[in-house]
Amino acid sequence: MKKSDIVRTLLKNRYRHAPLHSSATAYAPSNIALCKYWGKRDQELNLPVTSSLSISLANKGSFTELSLTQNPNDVVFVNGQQLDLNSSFGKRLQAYFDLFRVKSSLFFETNIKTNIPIGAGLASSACGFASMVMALNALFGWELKENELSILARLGSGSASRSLWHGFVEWRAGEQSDGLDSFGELIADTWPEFCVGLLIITEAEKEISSRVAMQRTVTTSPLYSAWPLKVKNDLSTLKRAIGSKDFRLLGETAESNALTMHATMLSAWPPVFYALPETITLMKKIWALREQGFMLFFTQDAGPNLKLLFLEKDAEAVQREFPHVDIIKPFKQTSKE
Ligand code: 2P0
Repeated sequence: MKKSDIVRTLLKNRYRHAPLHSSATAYAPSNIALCKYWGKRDQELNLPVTSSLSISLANKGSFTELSLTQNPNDVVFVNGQQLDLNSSFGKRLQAYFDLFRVKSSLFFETNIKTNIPIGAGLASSACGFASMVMALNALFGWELKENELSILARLGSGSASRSLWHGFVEWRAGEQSDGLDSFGELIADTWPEFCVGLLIITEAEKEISSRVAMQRTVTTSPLYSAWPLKVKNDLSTLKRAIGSKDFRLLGETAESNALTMHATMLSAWPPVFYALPETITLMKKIWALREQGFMLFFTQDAGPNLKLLFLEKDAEAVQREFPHVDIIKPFKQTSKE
């Protein structure tokens, strides 16, 4: 099935309606998975093999300003710099806009401002596509429901389906081949003391995109067959931990989930190993602190940077141990931009 079929189905009689406004803006937070999305059952529609669960990063995310342009082509600025539309991201973005071009002469000028490093495993594509979908919804006046916006965001990038909300979000894998049952849903529980610490080792773009790494893992890793069961167990444990505010259970489950995901990558061929020596040093430091009774856990995505998980009462100690940490309080700082 093609992306354009899904867009047509979702927009129904609004498909090919002209935009209602000449410009629109939207903000979406980035998100970090506590139970990871790793592997697709459909590469065209970004349909995942398993469900996943994330925490949104409050005021760390993307702000997208979309306007109609008289230019005979799209123009995209990312943090003030014009994007080369022949770059791989430029092509991906244009193909995405093609889905919504009601006539071939309709072009968009897009200004994306993001306050997280791009392509460094901090889910920049997640907040980028989510904010773009929200801006498109406002520009065209579609008035889509959140689950429908989540599906459209997924067509841009899988993890973007989880970036429509603040707080904990579950992206249900769904079973249908059209993916109309595969979207994010907000988990109602809040946890004001919950903190995420970004430990940025490098802001450099990763050498292997998560898209390529994921597919290589699915097709070559002998460990991948164990992944769906691991996710099933971790998801139900995480939801229980969130419901009962059992931080140790949440931390242990999230860290184990991330390490298992990386184990599947390491056993792919050619192997995918996102860690740098500093990543390992930091992991060992976290494990040593935990031995001393510190309630501190980490998760790692498709890059060398780590994200710490801890409670607010330990924030000062975390800052002392990791002077460069950037602390986010997902339920306390949800201001935009
Ligand atoms: C996640 N990651 O759950 C996992 C964990 C990276 C590691 O989702 O191909 O940019 O656009 O669907 O969403 C990163 O992959 O991939 C990702 P596409 P995406 O956050």
